[in-house]
Amino acid sequence: MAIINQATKELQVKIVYYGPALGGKTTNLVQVHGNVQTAQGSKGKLVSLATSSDRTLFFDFLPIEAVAIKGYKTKFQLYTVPGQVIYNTTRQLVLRGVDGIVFVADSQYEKMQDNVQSFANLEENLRSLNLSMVDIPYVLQYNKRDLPNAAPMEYMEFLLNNREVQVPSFTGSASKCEGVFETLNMITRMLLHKFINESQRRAA
Ligand SMILES: Nc1nc2c(ncn2[C@@H]2O[C@H](COP(=O)(O)OP(=O)(O)O)[C@@H](O)[C@H]2O)c(=O)[nH]1
Ligand SMILES: [Mg+2]
Repeated sequence: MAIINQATKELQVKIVYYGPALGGKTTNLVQVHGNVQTAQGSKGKLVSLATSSDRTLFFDFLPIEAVAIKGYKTKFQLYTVPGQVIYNTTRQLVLRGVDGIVFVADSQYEKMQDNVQSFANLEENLRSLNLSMVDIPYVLQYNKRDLPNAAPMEYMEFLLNNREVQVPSFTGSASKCEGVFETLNMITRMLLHKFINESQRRAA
């Protein structure tokens, strides 16, 4: 779980945006960077390591600072992974130390197999880190809802959110900043709850 520095009262939380190539992970971070309220917290620079064609090569990284819990300065570190199938070693590296995950699915019908494959790849990579989707809070974002070939929500829920305990899911059009902050707010809230619960349990 998150890195806590009791001396400086700092909480560091790592959130990874995962999903198939071209689903909109980088766009989510670009929108957060462009629209986050600087009055409430400070944001750092968005660092992108991209190829010339704008594809994420290693990761995108955006630090956001906020006072989310009384007395604790909280640093959220947002990362994306490259979605292309061949970059799996990179995805495994970026997942190290992950606290929470946003799975960005592409709503276009023809991308359903990519979505399912990417989700399975996420589970497999977590397993290789001795983690599982049961321990790591995550939310789903069904992105690109603005496109005419978007599959029905129910179908995507059936494919990606069909477990005993369903996780929160959101529709999005990241390129119009729709659903971006709803998604981010939910995962940060889930992580802060987890942090508070764990520290209460430790104190009890
Ligand atoms: N129509 C539409 N295009 C989007 C949306 N989100 C992202 N895109 C576009 O999809 C392409 C891939 O997005 P990107 O964020 O680079 O995907 P990534 O590979 O997951 O990081 C870019 O051309 C984006 O502008 C969306 O909600 N609707
Ligand atoms: Mg990207």
